Amino acid sequence: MTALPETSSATVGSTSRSFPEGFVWGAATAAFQIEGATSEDGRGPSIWDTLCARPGAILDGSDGTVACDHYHRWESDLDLLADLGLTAYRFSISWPRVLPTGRGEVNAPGLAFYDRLVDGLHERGIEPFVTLYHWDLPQALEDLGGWRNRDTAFRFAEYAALTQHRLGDRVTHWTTLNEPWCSAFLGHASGEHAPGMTDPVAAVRASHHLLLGHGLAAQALHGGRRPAQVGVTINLYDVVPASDARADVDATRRLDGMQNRWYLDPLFTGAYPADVVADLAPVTDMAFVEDGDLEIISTKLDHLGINYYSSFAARGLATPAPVPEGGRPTPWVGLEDVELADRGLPQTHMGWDVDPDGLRKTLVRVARDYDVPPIFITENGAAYVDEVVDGVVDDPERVAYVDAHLRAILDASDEGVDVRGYFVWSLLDNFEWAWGYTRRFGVVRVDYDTQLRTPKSSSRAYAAIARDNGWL
Ligand code: IFM
Repeated sequence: MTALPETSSATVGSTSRSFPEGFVWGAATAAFQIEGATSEDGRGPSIWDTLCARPGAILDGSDGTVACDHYHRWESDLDLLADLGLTAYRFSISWPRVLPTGRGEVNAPGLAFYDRLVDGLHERGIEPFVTLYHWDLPQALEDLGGWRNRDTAFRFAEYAALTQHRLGDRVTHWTTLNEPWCSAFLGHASGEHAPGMTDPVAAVRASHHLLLGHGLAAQALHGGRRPAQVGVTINLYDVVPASDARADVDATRRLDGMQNRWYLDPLFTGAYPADVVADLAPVTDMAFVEDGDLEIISTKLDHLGINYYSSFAARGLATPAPVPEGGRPTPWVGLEDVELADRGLPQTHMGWDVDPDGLRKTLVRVARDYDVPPIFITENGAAYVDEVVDGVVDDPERVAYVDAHLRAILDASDEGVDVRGYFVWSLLDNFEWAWGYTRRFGVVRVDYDTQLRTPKSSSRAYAAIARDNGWL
């Protein structure tokens, strides 16, 4: 491992501020993005293995076969976390590693990997935060209709129960789904994510079954023999109108509806937002919602995970924008006449606007409009182009990004929002889905040729904030 520079060239805030005592400091990853070993020890194929094999689906033509080779390097990766002094690690379990066909016989070596991982975390004094579904549905379940099939929700709850049965003596914090919006709408409407469909009706249907799966799994986890703290992670955005024009204001309502309220309302009020259901009526009815589903979906949670990266400025168009040649349909079903306006904000390598105050606003809004449990920021971070110079990676933009978003959390706390922890995305550079390995989110750089890990200056800056529980 290479020495880090003592300082970074980043400009960050200087005011002394601290987080509440006991604030959880962590880093996050996801199975498919880092593990590799996709056909080792009995793992079954997932929908992401299938999508990666589709020509043109992944920007650099890559796949998850090796990724960060974490399946073999997990011990030294946990050492990285320990070196940073972090006290929590959010990782996901690969469903097809545990249940190669999504149900039935458990794959003992697959589950044993997570057993070792959890033990390894405790040995290092790091609390595991386990996510059960970070997008890698077993392909065998996809073959039966995937999340369009109501049955998948029940299979998910079984998988949750058996995983907790094995790990629940050492894992307290459980997250059912990561960003179900992406699974449903990027997976089935825009087709950017697995299973790569472009069918808006399927997307809405899948979104309901994902939520149903969440509710059933939450109930199963709560009903297990071990005490479980259960939550779900949703990706939220602050949505503002591009102008005061009526079309932009209505576009904002609709985009906020499909992105944020489509999840917050059923989870915390037990109903889908009526205006969004009405907006969707020309596309689909909601016949797939059965009696009692929303009661299950709104099962009381112990924490809410929020992933925040950016905000949107919505512009309403007079006529729907045609899908550009070689482009993708919009993931926001029915919003072909809404576009994201350029506000001239700085952007990350993903092309996402950097807007830390959008995080404050999101947190304040969620706490104001919904009866939510304590919140964890389960992901926040940024992709930037960084490079190794003399064995060192200085990433001042990422340092500034993380610093500003942490300050935004404190601003929200000052307004009364109960935020209990923060997980930087990500511990390692990794497989960024349809972008392959072309986007680097890690606070630790991964050289994909050698698998050498080089902590970036952002890792040190973040570790210092975590150590001091703020800024001294
Ligand atoms: O890499 C992803 C992660 O898997 C889910 N949240 C957003 C990240 C950055 O795109």
